[in-house]
Amino acid sequence: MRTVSERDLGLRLPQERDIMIMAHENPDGDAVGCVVALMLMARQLGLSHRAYLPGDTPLPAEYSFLPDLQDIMRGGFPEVHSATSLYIMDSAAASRLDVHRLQCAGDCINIDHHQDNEGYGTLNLLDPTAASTTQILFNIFRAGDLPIDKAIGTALYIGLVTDTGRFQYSNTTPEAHRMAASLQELGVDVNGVYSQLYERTPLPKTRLLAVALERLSLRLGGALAVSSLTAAHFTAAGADERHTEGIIDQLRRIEGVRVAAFVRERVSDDGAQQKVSLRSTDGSVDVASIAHLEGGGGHVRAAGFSADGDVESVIAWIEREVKARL
Ligand SMILES: [Mn+2]
Repeated sequence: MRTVSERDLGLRLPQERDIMIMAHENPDGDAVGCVVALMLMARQLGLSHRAYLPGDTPLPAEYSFLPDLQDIMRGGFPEVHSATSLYIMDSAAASRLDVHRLQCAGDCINIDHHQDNEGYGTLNLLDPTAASTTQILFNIFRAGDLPIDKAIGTALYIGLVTDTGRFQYSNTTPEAHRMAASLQELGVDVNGVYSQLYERTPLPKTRLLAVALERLSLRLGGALAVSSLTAAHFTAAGADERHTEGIIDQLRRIEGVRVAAFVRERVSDDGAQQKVSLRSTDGSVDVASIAHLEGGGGHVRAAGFSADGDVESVIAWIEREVKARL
């Protein structure tokens, strides 16, 4: 695997002829933050660039205050020419991207902090100690002496604040706080970002949370908290996948819970599929090892996968796998 440093990329970026900026499907704050920050930087540097996020589901509404989201292409993987460098961020597995056409591209630069990143890039900058991928991007910009304005800083900060759970998760390092301090000094409005992200909850999201809590069950003597939502629940709440964010954290917080599992049904032309999020509260159960069995991925404490079958059989399978690891 060929690796590069922050400095390598910081010096390389201004020299690029054409770049394609992308992150994983169902983008979270870190993925959106990375894409917007690099897009704004590319614009500032006068680089030929495009930005892309896989899928058609609307971006989470809480990030809608970020500038120029309309410039991010959506849908199927766009045409990439051999002179184009791909910057793929916050994406552990190439399989989570529709990147079967990567071969026809120029360099594929894989920038990520997931510990299970496959190193699928032709160049890889992987730092599992980084709290967010925007932290790596921040270090790249600084190493290349590339000026970070308020808008770029705000996009970087969003990745940091969401991936650290507002500076509460175990990945909240002194470095993460130092980055936040630097960004605040660059003009990032910390309280303004907080209001945008956390004080504008859409009603369908609250309704969906209410149903998920109603359907909560504790198993394995209270060590496993499980909830599930069917397609009908989403319809009744007027909600979609975006509105599930944060539900797993409510399950994880319950006293005595060591593993939380949240299952939701997705119906397509191919039938029903269950999308599963897993969390380990203390890291004693490696939930990534469970997700890997079903072709998913993630970290020791946070992982996810998709499975065929009905909700109950998927939950029964999760229960068996968690029990074997307690
Ligand atoms: Mn991330």
